[in-house]
Amino acid sequence: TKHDNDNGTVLARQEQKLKPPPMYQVLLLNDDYTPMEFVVAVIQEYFNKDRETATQIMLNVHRDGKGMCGVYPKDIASTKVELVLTHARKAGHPLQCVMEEA
Ligand code: NFA
Repeated sequence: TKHDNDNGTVLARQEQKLKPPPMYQVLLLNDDYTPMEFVVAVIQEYFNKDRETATQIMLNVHRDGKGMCGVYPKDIASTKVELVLTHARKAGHPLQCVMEEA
């Protein structure tokens, strides 16, 4: 609501505390066929990582079965998943990409 202060200035006061919107992790999943070099390039191009960071993330996915590439608001995470899946499909690779609430 609004209230006047002693200068007569009208200030907005936040009294309804809204939760921040949920954030979403975007994950890559390991498979036996997608080339390591393709995965590194995906992480660089879609998640804005340098080559060294992208290589480390790729190796995490390869070792653990999945790995986190970034955390984003819902619409951005969803768009990244779709762009990565489309890119992988067009290249003939089975790479999977998913999002989950952080
Ligand atoms: N496991 C794949 C290979 O050995 C590499 C890979 C890493 C695939 C991360 C998918 C995700 N060629």
